[in-house]
Amino acid sequence: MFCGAVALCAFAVSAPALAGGVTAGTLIENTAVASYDDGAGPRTINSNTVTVRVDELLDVTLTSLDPGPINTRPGDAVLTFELTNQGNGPEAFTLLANPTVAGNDFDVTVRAIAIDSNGNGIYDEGIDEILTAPQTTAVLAADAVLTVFVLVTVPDGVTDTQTSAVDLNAEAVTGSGTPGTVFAAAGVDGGDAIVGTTSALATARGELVVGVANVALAKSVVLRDPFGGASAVPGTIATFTITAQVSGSGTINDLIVTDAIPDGTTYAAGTLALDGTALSDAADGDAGVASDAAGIAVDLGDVAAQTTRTVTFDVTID
Ligand SMILES: [Ca+2]
Ligand SMILES: [Ca+2]
Ligand SMILES: [Ca+2]
Repeated sequence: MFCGAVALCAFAVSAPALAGGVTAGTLIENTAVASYDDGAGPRTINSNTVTVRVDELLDVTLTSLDPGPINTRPGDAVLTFELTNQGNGPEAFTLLANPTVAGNDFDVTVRAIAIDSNGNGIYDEGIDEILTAPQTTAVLAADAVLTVFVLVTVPDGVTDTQTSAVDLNAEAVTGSGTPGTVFAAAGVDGGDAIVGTTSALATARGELVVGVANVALAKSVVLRDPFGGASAVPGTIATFTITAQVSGSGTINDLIVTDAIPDGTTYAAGTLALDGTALSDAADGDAGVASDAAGIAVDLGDVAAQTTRTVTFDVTID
């Protein structure tokens, strides 16, 4: 440290650079030095040392970590947030989730607020800690970042494309208020805790959008009688067409189309087809199985919305 003639030299305790500035409780000491020559040689004198203890700033931020609205359907969903202790001292924060946001098409039920205990960014049931009321985080070091999950349930009866928002609020346990509000002796080492620019309050919004797929099943028949016409007489071949149309958004899982062979008719072996491609009658590697006794079944698996699959088969009128 360079101290020139009649220079001021500051001696500060080193402290990490924080979003909230120098760590609360840090002692900043300052001593002035004067150097001069009185004719008998150079001399140096020090002033008394002034010591200032850094008070604790209370600041917090919250952000949604979801890349966009969570695509959901009735049942459980998880919203993900990040809380940062922007203050310069250790502080805990009380969390409150509000599912009743103006403009919601529907309101979810908040089941719980959880902490990402294993730090993998994903809610793990039975591993990540569920906070009990009042839902308060552990004491977080200055600049510490915490991933928080809001566990919600989407009600039955919601329809495709409906949206809902949930606000998560965080408040410093020591207190909040207008920036500059002082909580005397409530900070580190008995120093004051002072509300920072965030008011020691934060809110972030998570959003959900309903993606519900629906299946519409339609069946039609075309007749070809033995005389080249379209009459239903013994020997007429009836071609049934079943269309499964998936609308909305999202995906339908494990979609299986089945149909019985009507009384008075016989399945025409080898006529089962999916989207115009033949399927074997046997239970084998393809999606279809058919017999006169058991009827037809076609396993379409998972089908995305805005998709139509068409199953056809023939019977002969006995
Ligand atoms: Ca504190
Ligand atoms: Ca986790
Ligand atoms: Ca087959």
